[in-house]
Amino acid sequence: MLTKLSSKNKTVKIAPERPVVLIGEGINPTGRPRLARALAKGDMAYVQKLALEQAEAGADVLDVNVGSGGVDEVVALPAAVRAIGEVCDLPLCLDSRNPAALAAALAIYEGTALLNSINGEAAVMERLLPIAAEYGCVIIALCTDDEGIPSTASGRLLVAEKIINQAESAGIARENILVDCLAESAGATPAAGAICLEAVRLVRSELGCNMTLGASNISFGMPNRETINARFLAMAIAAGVNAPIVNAAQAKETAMIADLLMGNDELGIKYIRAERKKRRMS
Ligand code: THG
Repeated sequence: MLTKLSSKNKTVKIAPERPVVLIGEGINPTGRPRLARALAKGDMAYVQKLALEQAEAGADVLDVNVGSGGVDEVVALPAAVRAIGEVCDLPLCLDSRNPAALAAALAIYEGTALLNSINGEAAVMERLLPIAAEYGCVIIALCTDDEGIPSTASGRLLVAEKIINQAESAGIARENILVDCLAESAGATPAAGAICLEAVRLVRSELGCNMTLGASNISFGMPNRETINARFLAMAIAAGVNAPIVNAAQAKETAMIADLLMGNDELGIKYIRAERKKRRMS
């Protein structure tokens, strides 16, 4: 199963036998008051700075979420897409459920964008699948629907199947769907990690899909989040996640080591090169 995303000049390929693709989570005003203020003022220079920092840290794709108080997404989302494209050529993941904002952003985006996030709610699928099909997007399918997030792995598989069936009817092929089995906060939901990982293994074996995961959600509300996130990311990659949404600077080392251990970095060439570079710079 090969999923391709692109910007004007770059193609990113996602497949189980390829290195992990990191989707940088940094352009998201949740928990980032400075970004929320910049977006409210229409200050896209700060958005550009966050894009460049993540590209430098090793992100392969950038998630773009501009949803915040006092922000009109119909204006801000295309403005952010344009501003990021001026400084950085990574493919983008548009993180909004506002159809008008998505259409405005996709109309100016050059390439195949990732659309984050469609779920199994009837109204969401009805509104967003036609837009995704019209612009030839790859979509993220979140395993939640009108009944909420299923508490079992098999329940999440059923939601993934439902979204895939509807997407295929709308003209979106299975290789253009990344399933997100949903990482919830381990502090708030008992066994959030175990259920999520079981769902990932099930979706990989039953549906063969490529998979994303907002892996940092797992540590919400806990101390020492960075350490929890890195350990959970390694577990998620082992289970089958191959395009996680993460803090790229924090996740890069884990992803490179996972590639080495999973046989997706032949002879450890990438790993050794990165370690040499680190040593030269220290
Ligand atoms: N699945 C999909 N998309 C998603 C999520 C998901 N998008 C949003 C989120 N979940 C993933 N992105 C983030 C972004 C930021 C944080 C966590 C997940 C985060 N931010 C810090 C905070 O809130 O305290 C602040 C930022 C920082 O200091 O780094 O933790 O599950 N498809």
